Amino acid sequence: MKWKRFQTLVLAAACTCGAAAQTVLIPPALDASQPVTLTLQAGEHSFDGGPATMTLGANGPVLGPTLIVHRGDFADWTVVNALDDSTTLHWHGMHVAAHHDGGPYTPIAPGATWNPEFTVLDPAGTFWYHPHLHHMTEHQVSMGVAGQIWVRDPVEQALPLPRSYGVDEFPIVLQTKDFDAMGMVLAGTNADDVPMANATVGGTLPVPASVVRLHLLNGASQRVFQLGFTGDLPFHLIATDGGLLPAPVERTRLRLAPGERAEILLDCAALEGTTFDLRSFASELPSATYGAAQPGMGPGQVLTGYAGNPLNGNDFCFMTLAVGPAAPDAVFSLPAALDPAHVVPWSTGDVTRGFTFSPSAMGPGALNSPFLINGAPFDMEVVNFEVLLGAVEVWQLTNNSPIGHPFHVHNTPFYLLDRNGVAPGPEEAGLKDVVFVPAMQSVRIVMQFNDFADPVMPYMYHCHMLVHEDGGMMGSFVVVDPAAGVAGAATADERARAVPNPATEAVLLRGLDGPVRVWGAGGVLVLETTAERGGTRVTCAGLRTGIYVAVDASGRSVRFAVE
Ligand SMILES: [Cu+2]
Repeated sequence: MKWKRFQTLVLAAACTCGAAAQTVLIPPALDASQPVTLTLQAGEHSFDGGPATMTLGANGPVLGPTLIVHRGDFADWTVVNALDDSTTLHWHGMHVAAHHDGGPYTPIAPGATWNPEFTVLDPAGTFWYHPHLHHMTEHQVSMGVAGQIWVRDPVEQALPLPRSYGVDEFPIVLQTKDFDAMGMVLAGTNADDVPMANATVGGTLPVPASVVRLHLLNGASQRVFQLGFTGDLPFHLIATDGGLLPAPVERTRLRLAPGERAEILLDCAALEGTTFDLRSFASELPSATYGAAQPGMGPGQVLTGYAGNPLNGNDFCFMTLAVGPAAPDAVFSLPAALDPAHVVPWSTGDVTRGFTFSPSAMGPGALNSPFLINGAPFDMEVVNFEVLLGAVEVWQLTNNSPIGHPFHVHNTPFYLLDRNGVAPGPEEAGLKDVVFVPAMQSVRIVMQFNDFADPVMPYMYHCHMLVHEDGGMMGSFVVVDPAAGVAGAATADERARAVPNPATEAVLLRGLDGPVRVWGAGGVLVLETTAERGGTRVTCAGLRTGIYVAVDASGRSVRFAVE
């Protein structure tokens, strides 16, 4: 049995929001141009105004502050892990070096502090932070750790856009969660039947009778949202994951898959005194989408716990907007153009890679089985491929599975080239870092890897349905610098060499002295030995395919590949 209190609210939410007197929680904003400390901590939070339940958050019991930063700022952000478990914190969508990216290879032990440092290179946009520890991501996000990052830049600042935090510009984290009979958040289930905005169930958001700017994030573990407003109120999409669109796109619906963001403008100037709801029109979602009546291609494909969840295939409400008076200095007009630079600059790439999604089991259990990318589950000890620094790459994403997957790439945003060979609509023509690939369809994306060559520390690509990601629908890649020699043909010190390179059975490391340590993907120490005159022989038996770096006591290094 579900917790009765939540069940009542869900039923209320299915028809109208705002019955409860709760105001939608607005996380505090932090000026992240200054040093910022994010302390990940346990706490208690009431999602629906009733008794509190155990949660996790950053600098508070749930969610985390909105970090506001400018392009070109140095991000001096410190993460303190005050949780009982290890964690990581990933700057989702931001273009940072792999060591500072917060992926699964940079865990933060309980009680430890992590000091990423990077310059903000991204254009104005809505990014977010969330844990990314392998097998624990879904649990820690569901328990509440998530926050938005807003990047500002001169292009954005020259536009007449609302930017009064919590007054006419709002972070909106949309999630659905599952609660047990005691009101505890349950992770990893398919019974997420409580919708919420900013960890508030059935809340009201006071907005002014002027132009209102919402930074929408789908922070749900699995569910795809078909967003819209009561009465099909039109809105203007101005930015997607990686930044501003070339021009506003007027819509009454917006599909937002897990991990995706959208900035929208709502013209509320003539709506003073009215209320309307932000809803997911889930009845419009096609089958084979998590959130539709059928999660698979047909009624024979079932997902444990999914049937009976009232949100599936039914329209529901996240929050009610209540329009009050406008401030005198409010924004009353919509911009005609945004950032003309954000159009796809490439029609082809130097390299094309294929990524095929498939279930690990066929038949009626397919949807419950782990999903694979190119036939393999994620392996922490394998780097799946290398990208050459500077390369423009086309990634062909082919979904041969009976459910749609939102595919996310770390390191750099991408553009969509096409969906099933057809150019994307204007709402997907800008910079993205998550793309929804419907069942049995294909998408091509294109991007350039311009910075941050590092043969050891990988970047991730994965499904952003967190249950799929934790289940192994993920892979990793490293960016290597051709000028430094592909896969270690040259080294930082010309006296050091690896022969043969790449190696299959054994490799001879020349030019190293004294104790030698060999590091694998993610900075994992794989062996220690002592250099010998004439070369140090390392057998490849027991070494996975991938890139390794051997470093001697004086810091001289040699890079080699094992095939
Ligand atoms: Cu998936």
